[in-house]
Amino acid sequence: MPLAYVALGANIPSPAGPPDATLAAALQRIASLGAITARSSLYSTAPVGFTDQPRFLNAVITLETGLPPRQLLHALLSIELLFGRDRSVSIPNGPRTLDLDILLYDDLVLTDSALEIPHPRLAERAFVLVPLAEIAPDLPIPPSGLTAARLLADLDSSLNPRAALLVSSRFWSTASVGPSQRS
Ligand code: PH2
Ligand code: MG
Ligand code: MG
Repeated sequence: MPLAYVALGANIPSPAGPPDATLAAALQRIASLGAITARSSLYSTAPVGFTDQPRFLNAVITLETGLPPRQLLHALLSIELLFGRDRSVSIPNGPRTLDLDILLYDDLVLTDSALEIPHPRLAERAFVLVPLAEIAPDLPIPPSGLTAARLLADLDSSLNPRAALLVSSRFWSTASVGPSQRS
């Protein structure tokens, strides 16, 4: 069964509540698309791109799924909509109730207008690399083949110490996603 790495992010309340409640509820929805086999901790992260907005909460999970990449993308976009994601008012890189991005899908390299895998900005983003390196430090990332831990170390020297801070959330730590989860 293919293994996808999915990034979760939120920085404004959704109909499910504050960002940590949204991410926990979204996790349960994502579990219906396959089996969640790992989930990172939750991190409070400095906004990247458009900085005049609240800090984000971010995490990364692994999903074993029978859905091919484009179908997985569409299923994730539908879950974003369930949590109030409104693309009509979006400032590029601006506030969002829920953002679900496919980071990796096995060792697939895919470039089309709707979907790029690996995620094109993965290696520049502490809010992705910190949770990714937590659950998969030795994972080689195409096209360079460098590991998540190595990419994070390369980024580290230029990193603001508050770029990604571990947070504890009872919503996230108690969200139950079925029997197949290992971490
Ligand atoms: N997502 C963005 C733009 N900037 N910054 C942080 N910290 N976390 C995000 O998830 C994020 C962002 C576009 O998707
Ligand atoms: Mg995104
Ligand atoms: Mg997105």
